[in-house]
Amino acid sequence: MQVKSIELGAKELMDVYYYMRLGRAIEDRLNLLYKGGKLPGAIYLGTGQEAIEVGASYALEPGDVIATTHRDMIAQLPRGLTPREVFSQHYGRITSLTRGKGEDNYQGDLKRGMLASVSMLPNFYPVAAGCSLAFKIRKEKRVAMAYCGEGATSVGDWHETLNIASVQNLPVVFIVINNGYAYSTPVFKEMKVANVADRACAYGIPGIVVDGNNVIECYQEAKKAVERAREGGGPTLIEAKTMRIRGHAGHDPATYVAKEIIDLWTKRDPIVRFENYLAERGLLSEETKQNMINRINNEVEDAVQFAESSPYPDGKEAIEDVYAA
Ligand SMILES: Cc1ncc(C[n+]2csc(CCOP(=O)(O)OP(=O)(O)O)c2C)c(N)n1
Repeated sequence: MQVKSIELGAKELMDVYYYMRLGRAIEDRLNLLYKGGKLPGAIYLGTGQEAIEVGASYALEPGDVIATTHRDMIAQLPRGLTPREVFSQHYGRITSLTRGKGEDNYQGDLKRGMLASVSMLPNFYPVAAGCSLAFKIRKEKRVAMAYCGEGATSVGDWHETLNIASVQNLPVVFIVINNGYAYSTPVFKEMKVANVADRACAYGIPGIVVDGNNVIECYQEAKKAVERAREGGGPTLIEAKTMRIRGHAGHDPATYVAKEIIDLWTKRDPIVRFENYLAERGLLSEETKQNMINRINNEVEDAVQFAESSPYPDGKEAIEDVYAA
């Protein structure tokens, strides 16, 4: 299999830029629709986290698997999630991946290696480890990647998963997006360690801190971890330091965060930083940027129209594809 290089070429860099901007545009629109009372459910946005969302996910290859949370829709875009699927999901329409069941970003598609997330955190960590155990037993050179926030690392499942993944030397990469808050609880009230990555040494695996607003760094560290896992080197824990610059969910104005903190992180906007990086390398002119924005705006507009004009599921759908123990 031809895997991506650690140094991305011009086309790949522009792909990364596209996914970051597409993610931001989708979320901006979801926010407007939510505030306008158009969406039946909740929204959990990852605005400000685009660098780690896209950077880590882009490091995966077609046969790999990603397990994200309800905040990580943007990480599913490089796996092939489309704007039409996103808006159909939020509108609860038959055209969504869950065929109108669930809400928010609880969507997945095994054919594209996207596990559907569940609300309980971090319940997809053990599932990702289970996938990677299957890959190992079948001697397939595939990798699983699991995402969660720093708050979820206080739950027992998280620690048990890291331990078993380490002991079994599983091909799995653990991404922790440390965005400063678990709902309204700041990090210093969540844990006494300076870095979530410091916890990796308790399990005998590498723990790496990355600048979560620098997409190149996020990609490169994830890529090294993914390929190490693929070659039998076992799991890695990557902690991305970043900040969600919106509230925990659509209803939350995040008044518990000082304005200065939001301002500081807004200045570190990962998309603007990446635009500067691309411009310095002669890859992004004002015209290219405007073309990209226009293309994305059209895609988002098309997706909203598509979702709004799609039917709701028939009643019989309620008992299709569901499982009750
Ligand atoms: C086991 C469990 N307990 C509580 C919740 C309620 N809850 C949903 S999101 C959240 C905060 C999670 O914070 P973090 O893991 O840092 O992720 P973030 O929301 O910042 O992306 C909580 C407590 C949950 N979903 N699962």
